Amino acid sequence: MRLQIRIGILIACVAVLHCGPRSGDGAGPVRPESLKQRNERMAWWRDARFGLFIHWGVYSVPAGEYRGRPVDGIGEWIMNNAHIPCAEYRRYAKRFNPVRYDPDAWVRLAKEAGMKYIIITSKHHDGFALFDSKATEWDVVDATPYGKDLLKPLAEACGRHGLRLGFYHSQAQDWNHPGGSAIGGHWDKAQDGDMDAYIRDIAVPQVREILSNYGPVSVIWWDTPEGMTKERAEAFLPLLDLQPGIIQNNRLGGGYEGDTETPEQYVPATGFPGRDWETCMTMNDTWGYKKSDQNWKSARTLVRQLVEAASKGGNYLLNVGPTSEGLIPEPSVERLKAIGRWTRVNGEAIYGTQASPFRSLEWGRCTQKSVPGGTRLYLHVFDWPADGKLTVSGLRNRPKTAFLLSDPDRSALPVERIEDALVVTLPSAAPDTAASVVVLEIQGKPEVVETPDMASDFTSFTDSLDVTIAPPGRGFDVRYTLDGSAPSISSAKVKGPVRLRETTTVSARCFRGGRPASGVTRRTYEKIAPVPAVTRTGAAPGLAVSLYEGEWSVLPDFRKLRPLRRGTAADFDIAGRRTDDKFGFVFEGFVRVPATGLYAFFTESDDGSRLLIGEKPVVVNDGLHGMEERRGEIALGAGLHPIRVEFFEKTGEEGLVVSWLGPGLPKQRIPGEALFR
Ligand code: H79
Repeated sequence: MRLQIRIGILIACVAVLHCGPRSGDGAGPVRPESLKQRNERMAWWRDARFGLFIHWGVYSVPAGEYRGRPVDGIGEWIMNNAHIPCAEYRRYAKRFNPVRYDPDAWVRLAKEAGMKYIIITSKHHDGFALFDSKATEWDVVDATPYGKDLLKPLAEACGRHGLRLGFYHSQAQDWNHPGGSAIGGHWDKAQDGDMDAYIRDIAVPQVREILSNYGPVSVIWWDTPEGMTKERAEAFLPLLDLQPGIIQNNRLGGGYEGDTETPEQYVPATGFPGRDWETCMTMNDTWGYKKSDQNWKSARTLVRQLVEAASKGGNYLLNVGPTSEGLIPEPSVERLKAIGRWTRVNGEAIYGTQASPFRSLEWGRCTQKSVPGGTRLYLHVFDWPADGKLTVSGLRNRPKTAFLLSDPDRSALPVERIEDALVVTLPSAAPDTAASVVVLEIQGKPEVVETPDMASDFTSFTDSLDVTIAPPGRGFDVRYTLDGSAPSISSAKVKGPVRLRETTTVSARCFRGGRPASGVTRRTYEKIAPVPAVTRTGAAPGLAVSLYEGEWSVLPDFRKLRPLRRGTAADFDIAGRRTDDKFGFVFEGFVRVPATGLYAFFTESDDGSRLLIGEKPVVVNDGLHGMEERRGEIALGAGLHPIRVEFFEKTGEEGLVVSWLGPGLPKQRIPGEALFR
């Protein structure tokens, strides 16, 4: 994994810390702007909620294969992942001939799916421009048999069909122009050069072109912030004046936070409170076309991701990777059409909505909209209740009406108050297996009492466990039961941590004025038998360590490989052991557990790692990634336990930290004193 990713994470963290209205200094706006102006500028985007991402370029020719062999990783990275020399990569352009490109059909398909905007790669990290660039010959007009600008007809089609258009433009990486490989890797002399010169001579002129020659451009989607200094970023900012009202994401770098957060390939747990955000997501595992990748998400998963993003106040930018002929792969077309069947019925519950007023709902998600005198809650039911009763817990408002969005007559569904909850009676069959939307209109703004918080260090235990239960706010009593039943006014009141000694289901609920005020938080904590310690006489301090060489993207089966070297190590520290790429370590020995109880183990590694106690994998932290921590739990008896940590590094930076925590033991690196061989 590479340094730039860490820098990227750092920048992302700084960007999050900087949230709030745009300030006047370098970390904030392009131009000073009032909150009202900002809201006006962002309004269409906030309403849109759903867009199409298009990753298209010369990488669709190799389509994931180089010299007859599949290349690991995402398709648009093939040049970098396989270290294809520039001259050789450029030859793929001779076979980039999208004669079947039908931009009108693409835009109609996006519209049919319910999308409101399209973001297309004007240029990805391979530097290939999909437009007629005067700054280079490495573009569709000069380098391909097709010879025509691809963006212009798409821009026109967007105009005809009323969709907004934006450009993804890789401003900081360009593996086919000198100076563009300063941060993305470097494997060919032709890439030598100065990044500042690259930005001045290629990147800035190209951004000027795409913001000048294609009519209205609503979004500029920078990628990636790594390597971008404040000065480099500032070279682009004046160009934004070419498109008044343009929205830019947070990946320009140089300390500029941009308008939108851009979680890639996930929907963030709680959204980004106070910030606009957009999840970008692939339908399979690649952005650029890769013919071997058939790992498609179901249409139902995609619909639910759209709902999930909207329920947290964010947008969903769903990707397609067209072929070199200019076709959107059929599995993508099918899914877009299926999503369209859903949005045609349920779009009202997505567009122009606000995030859910509920922290969580057992059966699905919620979005909301203000209406005169009240609020429309859109209840997206994922798990249709078997008893036909949809319970919306902790909701204090009076109900006005309820109906199914799929019901053309909008016939009223019965709604009743049962204690803290509004309960909607539903027909027996779910109208849609992806998500069925029940509209519940209430008076006023939603007033929700959340269920109590329940916290403990572990989810299982060996002797006893303390569970802390807290109300979600002031003015509530919290009562609990330990038999799985819903707490009533006669249940025990929470006065301090609840100590468990057996496997127990803890249920807690808020009360106010002698009545239930919230739904129930319910968790089961399991008592488990600790793994007994092993006996081992004459154990020496330290660990056995083996070094392996090889290029992996996931942990190999080291037991089948021959180590290059074997030796001993005082602990799991790899600093100074190896600094190049493509290697792996296996540490083996025993860990002395000071007291019987539940232990959490952690590995933080770059790239993948795994920790086993005995034969049991406790921490699985596999795959290519930057420093990333994973946790696992196990119950252990006091004494020695076999421990094994496997680790590999493919490229760039490496790191491994192995930690634990247990009874009376705060989280810390496993010290050498606890390790034996
Ligand atoms: O355009 C898509 C990606 O190509 C781009 N962003 C989305 C929208 C992107 N550029 N950089 N990154 C994402 C982050 C870097 C990922 C990497 Fe890797 C991990 C680079 C090296 C290791 C992925 C895995 C690419 C090559 C191997």
